[in-house]
Formats: sequence, structure tokens, C-alpha cells
Amino acid sequence: MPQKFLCRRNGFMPITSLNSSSNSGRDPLSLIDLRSDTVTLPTPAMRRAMAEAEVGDDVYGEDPTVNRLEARAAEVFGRESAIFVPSGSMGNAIAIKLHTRPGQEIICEERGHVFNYEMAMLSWFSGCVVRPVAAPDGILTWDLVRAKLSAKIYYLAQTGLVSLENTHNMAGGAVMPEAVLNRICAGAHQAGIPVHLDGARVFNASVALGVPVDQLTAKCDSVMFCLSKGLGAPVGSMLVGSKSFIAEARAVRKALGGGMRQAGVLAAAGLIALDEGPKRLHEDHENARFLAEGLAQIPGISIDPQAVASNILIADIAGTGMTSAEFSGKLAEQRVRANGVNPQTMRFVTHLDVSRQQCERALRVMEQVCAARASA
Ligand code: TLP
Repeated sequence: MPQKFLCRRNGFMPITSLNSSSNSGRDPLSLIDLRSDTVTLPTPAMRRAMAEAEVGDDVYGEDPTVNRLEARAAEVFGRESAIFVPSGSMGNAIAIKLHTRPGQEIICEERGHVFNYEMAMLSWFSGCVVRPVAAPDGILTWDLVRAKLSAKIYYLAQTGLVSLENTHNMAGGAVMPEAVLNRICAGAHQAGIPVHLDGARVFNASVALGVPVDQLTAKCDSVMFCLSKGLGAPVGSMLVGSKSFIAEARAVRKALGGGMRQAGVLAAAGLIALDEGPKRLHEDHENARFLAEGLAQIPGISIDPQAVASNILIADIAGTGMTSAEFSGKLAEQRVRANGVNPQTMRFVTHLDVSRQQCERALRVMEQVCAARASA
């Protein structure tokens, strides 16, 4: 039987009540999902805008809502042009393809998302390899980058791109300061190398630094940012850059199967995310710091709350005697979700669907889980 009939028979929920059943934080015993800010649900305003969106065929450039979103993103980032893409991964893949040639190297921090979590697309699709750089706190510097540039010798693979990430997801949401970023761009450009910014969470960086995104990213050749993470949209990311770069990006997006036709229904939520989302990110940062301070008090868990600068925290749980898989399992039994990064560390991400009250409950659950293990 088609799903919609099953739903109706079991009590179909209209759009508004669907949304009010989300993790809004009003129900203290609701599921607390700290796995990622990708899990955020569209707000009622987004759902309304999606339902009412004016649409057309975006492959013909005729979707007015997508066109508005692209124009707005270009404006916010002070760029000539922008393109709406289905995911951050696709935005990065397109940018990397356009900046590089097969046989080149891409410099990025060793925990970088483009290197570790994008299905090796930079090799598969762009024919490049990563020259990883370890930055102790996740913050690359020009000195670290410069040391990894290929010598200009014809038999060495040449550095084709520097790819930065701000905030840096797997470095615990580390924030790269404007001056550090600008210094890398200046050095790379002097060496004739472009810089791409994986700015999936660049609005978090902007809020943490108190620097607007256009200023923070001005020196990068291209920027990808996600609407679907802390900004709260259900789907989508943007790639911004020069007019000619984005015109080429349009062709690569199509080649990857990213021509989305009446995508205005998604762009409508994206427009709200772009304009409203950044205003409340500071709450997620405060909640992340609060969680880190609580975690630091739990015997067996190790984290420096002072190092938590945005909405992501990574804690070492080795001292609890549990692996991250065991820890996640125990939390899930109490309706708290969080994932391991590796067997010894757990990642917690705050977002608009996690309230302060829910952070308090998550901490109580973690305390109990650790105490139960210690006395077992
Ligand atoms: N990150 C996801 C996972 O893939 C790890 C998450 O839960 O944090 N750049 C960065 C810095 C990201 O964190 C992500 C997603 C992406 C790119 C890719 O975005 P999507 O998931 O839209 O392809």
C-alpha cells in the first residue's frame, strides 16, 4: 500500500504538527540528537515558504526562488556569483575540479573533510592527491603550508590548490582567525596557487570571531558553505566565487547530476536559513561550551572547555573504560545520540534543535553512564 495511505490510516499529521514534533527542546524527555548539526529539522516558517515557493526549471535558469537564493548568497559574500548545490560535498568537488588539473597535489589539514569524508572525490573526480599537513589545533598557518609546497621541478607533482576548512569540523570546530587565513591566501597567491574554503560552517566561524563572512572569506578564490547545517535548511549548500568560475561550476554541477529542476522548494528554505540562521548561532556556541564544561567534570572524560570555540566538541573518553561505540550505545538507551570519531573520542554537535535544558539532561545521562561503568 502506498506510504501516504498508510500514514493517513494511522493518523496523518498535517505539516504544522509534523514540525512541532521535532526536537524543539520543549519536551525534556525528547530525543537529544548531538550527532551533527545536519540533523536539524526545517522550521515552520521554512515549511510554509517551501509550500508557497515560486518555482521553474533551474536547469534552464528559470527557477525564481533559486535565482533569488543565488543572488542573495553572492551579495552576503560580496562575490559576483553563486550556485545552489545539493550538498557540501558536491560544492567542494566542483570547486576542486575547477581549481586543479589531474596529477596535482592539494594541501589540506590532515583531518580535513575533503580528505577524509568525501569518498576520495578529489582523486576520483579531479585526479589529484592530498598533501596532508598536521596542525596540532587544526589551524593551518602559512608556515605549515609553505613547507609542503612542491618544489618547481618538472618531475614532481605540483601543488594545485590549498583547501582550508573554517570552522574545522574534526579539530573540534576550531576557528581559523581572519589574519591567519589572509596570510595563507597571500602566500598561496604569490606562489600562483588558488585557495578554496570549505566553509560548511563559516557562519559559525564568523559569529565566533565577530567578523562578517564577506570580510572573513574575501581573499579565498572560492567558498562553499552549507545551508543545511547550523543554519537549519533541510537540504543544500552554496558555492560562491567569480562570475566565470560559477558559470563553469554550473556545467560541472550538471555533469555530476546536480541539475535540480524545480529546486525552488528547497531554495525557499535556504533563503530563510541564510538570513535568519546566523542570528542564533551564538546560542549553539554557548551550549557547546556549557556541555564541554560539564563533560570536563565527569571522571574519565577529558576535554578542555576553553578550546571549544564554536558548536562542535570532541572529547577523549578513554578514561571511562568504554569505547566510543559502547558509550554511544549506552547514551542511545537513554535517548541521547552522539557518535564516536574513533574508538577513543566522541563528537558532540549543538544546533537549533538542542536546547540548554536538553544539554543539561545529556550531561546527567553521560554522568550516570560513566558512573555505572566505573562501579561495574
Ligand atoms: N559533515 C558531516 C559529516 O560528513 C562528517 C557532519 O556531520 O559534520 N565540509 C565539512 C566541514 C563538513 O563538516 C561536511 C559535512 C561537509 C563538508 C559535507 O557536507 P554534506 O554532508 O552536505 O555533503
